[in-house]
Formats: sequence, C-alpha cells, structure tokens
Amino acid sequence: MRLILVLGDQLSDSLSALTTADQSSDVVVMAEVMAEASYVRHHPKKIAFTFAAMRKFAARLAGQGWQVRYSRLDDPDNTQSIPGELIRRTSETGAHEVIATEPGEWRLIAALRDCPVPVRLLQDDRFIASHADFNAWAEGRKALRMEYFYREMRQRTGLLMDAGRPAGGEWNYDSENRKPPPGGITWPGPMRFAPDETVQEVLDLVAARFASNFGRLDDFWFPTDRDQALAQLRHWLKGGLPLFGDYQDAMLSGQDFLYHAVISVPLNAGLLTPLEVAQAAEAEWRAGRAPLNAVEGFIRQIIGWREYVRGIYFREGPDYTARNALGHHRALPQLYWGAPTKMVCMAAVVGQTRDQAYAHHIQRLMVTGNFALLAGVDPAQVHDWYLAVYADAYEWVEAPNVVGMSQFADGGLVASKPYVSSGAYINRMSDHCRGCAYDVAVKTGPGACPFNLLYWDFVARHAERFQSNPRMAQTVRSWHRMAPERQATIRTDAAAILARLDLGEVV
Ligand code: FAD
Ligand code: DLZ
Ligand code: SF4
Repeated sequence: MRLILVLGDQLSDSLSALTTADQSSDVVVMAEVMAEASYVRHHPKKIAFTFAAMRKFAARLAGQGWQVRYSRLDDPDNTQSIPGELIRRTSETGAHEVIATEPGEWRLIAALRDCPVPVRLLQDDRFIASHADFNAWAEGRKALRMEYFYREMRQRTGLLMDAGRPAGGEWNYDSENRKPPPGGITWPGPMRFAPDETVQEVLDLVAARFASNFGRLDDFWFPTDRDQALAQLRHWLKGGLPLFGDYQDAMLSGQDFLYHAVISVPLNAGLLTPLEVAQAAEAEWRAGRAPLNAVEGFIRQIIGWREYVRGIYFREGPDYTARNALGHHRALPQLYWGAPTKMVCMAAVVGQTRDQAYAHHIQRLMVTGNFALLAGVDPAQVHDWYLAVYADAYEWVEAPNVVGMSQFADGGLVASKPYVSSGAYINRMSDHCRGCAYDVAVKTGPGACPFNLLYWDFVARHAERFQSNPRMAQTVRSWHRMAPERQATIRTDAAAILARLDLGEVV
C-alpha cells in the first residue's frame, strides 16, 4: 500500500495523485501543520479557508470510500510538517511509498524530495499547459509575451474560436474594456456563505492560534467546498460577468469587489477547474447573456495570465523570488501592515486587504504594488507581504505577479515596462483622490500627491536603464527636458517623503 498526499491547495477529485491511487489499498494523507500555516504570517481568513476546505474535502473523500488519515492542527501527535506527517503515517500503516502531485511552491517540492520516505511526484494536470508545453512555447523566443502564449491556449482549448478563427475576428477586446467608473455603478458582489459547523470549528481554532497575524477573521463568508464554489461562480456569471470588462480597472470606495469574479481562492485550491470556469463564461456569450469584450477579457485572465505565470514560475526556478533587477532595498513601510497613512488610496486597499484577504488586480498592481516600486522597496519583502495577505496566494501565481509584473525585479521578463504611474492614473480610475489629504493635481511642494513625486523620482533614478526601453523612452525624455530647478525640487521632496517613510512617520 501507498500513501496518497493531498495538500491544502490540491482539493480536486481529478488530482493526479488520486486518479493514480488504488482506492481499495492506498491511504490518503491530509495534514494541517504549522510549517505550512506559518512559513509566512498568512492572513487568518486564508488559514481558516484552507483548513475548512481541507476538512470538507477529506470528508468528501471518505464518503467516496477512501481511507483518509487526517491530522488536525491541534492533534497531540501532529509533527507539524508535511514530511513529518508522512513519516508518522508510514510507520503507522507500513506504507512503502508516497504518491504526491507536484506542489505549487519550490520550497515544498524540495521538502518532499528530501523526505526520508520515497515520494513519487506526479505532474499537476489541473492546468491547461504542462511544464513541457510552456517550455516548448518559450524555447527560442526573445521575449515571453503573454499575448502570444494566450493565442496558443485559445487554439489548444478551442475557447472562443469559430472555424479556427478568434470569435468576432479579434483575439483581444481590451480596447473596449477598462473604462473609468461612472458614479452609481454597483453590484452586490460575491455570494456569502454563513459558517457551518465545520467552518465555525476552524474559525475558533484560527482565532485561538493566529490572533496576532495581520487580518480580520470575523465576517468569514468564503465558499469552502465545491458546491459552494460552483454556486458562487453561477451567481457571478449572471450578475457580474456582463460588466466585468467595462469596469475591470475601476476602484470605488466601499466597493471591495465591483464586477470581479472573486473565484481565485476556490480556483487555486482546486475546488473549481480553469477549463470549466472558462467554458461557463463562453457559454454566457454564446447564449447572448454577456458581451464578447467581457467574456474574452475574463477567459484571457484564466487561460492566458494564470497559465502563463505558472509557466514562468516553474521555468525560472527557485531563485526567481530573490531577483532584484532594480537594486531596491527599502524596508516595507509599516503602512502595509495597517499603520496610519494620509494616502486615501493606500489606506483603502490595505484596509480592504486586512478585512477581506482580497483586493482586485488593479488595486494590487496600481496602488500597493505601484507605491512599493516607486518607493524602491526590497522586492523580496513585497513578495512576502503579498504571499501572506491574500487568500489566493501561493508562490506559483503570486511570485511572477509580484516579483515580475509588479516590481520589475526580474528585469522585464514578465512586464515589458515597469507598472508605475503618478496619481493621475489612480484619480482617473477611482474616487479615492476626492477625499485625500494630498492633492492629486499638485506635483511638488506642500500637499503634493506622493505618487506624483515618487513617480518622477523613480524615472530619474532609473533613467539610464529605461531610456532604451521603447515603452519608457518618451517618459525618460520628458524627465530630461524638465527644468533643472524643477527636477531638484522633485528629488528633494521625494527624498523627504522616503526619509519619513523610513522613520515610520505618517505619510
Ligand atoms: P478576476 O479579476 O475576476 O479574474 C478572474 C480570474 O482570472 C482570477 O480569479 C484569476 O484566477 C485569474 N487571473 C486574473 N489575473 C491574473 C493574473 N495576473 N495572474 C494569474 N491569474 C490571474 N492571483 C492569484 O490567484 N494569487 C495571487 O497571489 C496573486 N497575486 C497578485 C499580485 C499582484 C501584485 C498582482 C498585480 C496580481 C496578483 N494576482 C494574483 C492576480 C489577480 O490580481 C488575482 O487573480 C485576482 O485579483 C483575483 O480576483 P478575482 O477572482 O476577482 O479575479
Ligand atoms: C496555505 C496552506 C496552509 C495555510 N496550511 C496548510 C496545511 O496546514 N496543510 C497543507 O497541506 N497545506 C496548507 N496550505 C497550502 C500549502 O502551503 C500549499 O500546498 C503549498 O504552499 C504549495 O502550493
Ligand atoms: Fe492616492 Fe495621491 Fe489620490 Fe491621495 S491624491 S488618493 S495619495 S493618488
């Protein structure tokens, strides 16, 4: 007999470890362990989601006839690490081998390879592109641009394809998307699931054990099993998808979710599969219930971006998270952990993150990510923050988004230019600037928006590197054309803000 390892983000009936197993003799091992619950200080809602979904999946497997050995975090014999639990279960059962599906983080892959019990790692085939598929696509290309990878995924899956051509004639309808938000747009947001007995038990455990981690545990509403995840998906397809494209980049105070699907948590944990989600969205367009710009934009996120970042993570190897192409070394400011700030946009995104363990893409990229990049924060610290605070964060998906797309620390592998902007972008896409102590229209001097000052300071600091980047050259030229006195004022004002951040003063 063998042990079949199922990790907290592998909660799928179709998991390769399970489909390879022999239900009559093999034993499934699942384990809540401190090593996984504390390698970063995860948001309490993330830990609660993981444990609740694991317990429900274990019960589902037992109901299907599997023998399951499940370790709860507070079991007295729990060794508190995955390899430790494999060793313990091996000696209990006499198993001679462990079958596991490849984990989504190099850290845990290394731990399984070093485990004294032999572990056979299988491919994680819950993704559309295997490592070999991605590497075959990437091989010999000068630049790994997502858009071309995405077209291959469209052809491979047949999603939004008509007789070999992209539906509607174009591959990408982003020119119709990403509108600034008009006043009064609203959608009630994702379905909320009241805690059942299993979830409540986990909430009590997490409240007792992880009370000092950043993040609110109360008002827990996440879907924690497949039926709930499917219900949430259907709810969004009906009410959110039609306007998803139009307001994908909008940010409105008090509206944490806008028209976003809010499915990354159950999707990354395995409660939904990417193909079923994308197919469900396509069906809405084919039935005339959602426009093509919205459906194409959504499908691109799932079969394009999501698969692409995974390909990058595994192709680039374990040292990817340590990259720092721009040589940034500032400590992450305390305001990321909820310390007071006068910047309304930052307070809104950090506050929402603390409450929900969720922020949508543009909040992550153009507010918290943008500020960290402009301020020159050490990308490894930015990476640790994102990995900890979002309930959908596992390194395979978080690292390329943070280290690559958001912090440009991989030197431009994922992003063709750094995602930096002044306050003008935030003002166009949100209502935050209206109530801010800073004035987004003021570029220097008292009351100047910090994003404005830090933007030009960033361009000045990295002018040499970016002057030859076709998408940044114009901005660098604008900096060089600026009057020297104005340049000096910007740099002095920016240095003052950065010094105050370093001293922990309220900015
Ligand atoms: P929607 O906006 O409704 O999009 C639908 C789905 O598309 C998402 O659920 C997700 O599965 C997929 N998707 C969209 N964009 C991306 C992307 N860039 N990469 C991968 N998948 C994508 N996503 C994570 O799942 N985990 C992370 O840890 C994570 N960290 C991020 C960090 C930064 C700095 C940035 C800029 C983006 C990050 N993303 C991450 C991508 C994206 O922000 C989230 O997937 C999305 O906000 C999840 O919310 P949603 O389900 O409402 O997404
Ligand atoms: C995120 C997480 C947490 C908080 N706890 C556990 C756990 O106790 N047991 C487990 O099997 N998995 C957990 N996970 C998910 C793993 O950390 C995840 O499988 C790896 O990071 C690889 O993606
Ligand atoms: Fe953010 Fe600047 Fe707008 Fe204030 S003025 S909300 S700091 S962009």
